[in-house]
Amino acid sequence: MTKLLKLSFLLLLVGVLSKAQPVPGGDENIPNLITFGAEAETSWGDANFCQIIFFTVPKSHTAPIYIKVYDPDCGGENDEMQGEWNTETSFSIYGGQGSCSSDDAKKLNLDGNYDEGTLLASQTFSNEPEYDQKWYTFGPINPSEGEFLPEEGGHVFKIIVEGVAGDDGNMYQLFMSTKSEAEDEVEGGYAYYYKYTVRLHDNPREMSHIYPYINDSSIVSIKQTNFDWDNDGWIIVRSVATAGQMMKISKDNEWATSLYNIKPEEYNTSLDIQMRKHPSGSIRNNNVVIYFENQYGELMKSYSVPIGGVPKYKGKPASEEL
Ligand SMILES: [Ca+2]
Ligand SMILES: [Ca+2]
Ligand SMILES: [Ca+2]
Ligand SMILES: [Ca+2]
Repeated sequence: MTKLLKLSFLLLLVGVLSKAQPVPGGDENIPNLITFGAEAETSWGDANFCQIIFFTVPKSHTAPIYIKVYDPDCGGENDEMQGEWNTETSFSIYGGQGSCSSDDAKKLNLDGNYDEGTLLASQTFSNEPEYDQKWYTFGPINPSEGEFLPEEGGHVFKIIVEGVAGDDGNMYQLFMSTKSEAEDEVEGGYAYYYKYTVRLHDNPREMSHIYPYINDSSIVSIKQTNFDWDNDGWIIVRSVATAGQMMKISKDNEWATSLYNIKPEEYNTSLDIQMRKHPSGSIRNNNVVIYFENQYGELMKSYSVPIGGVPKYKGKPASEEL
């Protein structure tokens, strides 16, 4: 990126002040993240039983932060039982050199040294009523323990969630907070990720979204890949320049990919990847995986809050588009 582009990107980030820290984010309208135990069938919707999320603390924020996990246990409410509850899920927080910038942390999870960096805290949960529908809090954490990345405007932490044993699905949410006992957002903080494994809504009237950011004018196309979509409705890309274009969706326990050509107007904007349920509402408990790569095969960042806001289509209605 040129200096000017970097500056405009950071200015756009400054606009991300509210609702920036819940993951999934408010604009994403995704009910929960999900990670299955390592002995699960992939046909239940998780391809590799690991999820990695990054949280950025802006340089201006120097007070301690807390990383909170909602419903970290796998049991009781909010989770997907297979047989009996027997799943263990670890939540680990990394900072320091290489934790977020190393190539392996940006690749598909569990390749190479994806856990590079300094392990700051880790906790493993099983079926624990004490944490059912409750928050678990990591911290206080000094922001300077994160990896300083100038291009992100601050210190970045890596959260690795792994299903270490069992076969149930653990659903949870993450939150970066200024307080231990409450969910109070870090002003200017935000989360991003390279791959999402999530539970979709059951209600077909609910639409979920993911917001990859087109940060570089060398990006000419993106490839989306999704897993175990169970033919549930449609994935549609919408942007400042596209009223709506369908992306291919996968069947049960299968992968699907499709390409989208980037238009010049889309540089330095977010894409709105809309996930629309099949209107019959017959597909319930649908867990899915989705990620995006540029034409060089590099994974692209999506932000829990769309950088620059939810993109609004600026062109004329086109009859061939949705
Ligand atoms: Ca089980
Ligand atoms: Ca639970
Ligand atoms: Ca849970
Ligand atoms: Ca599925």
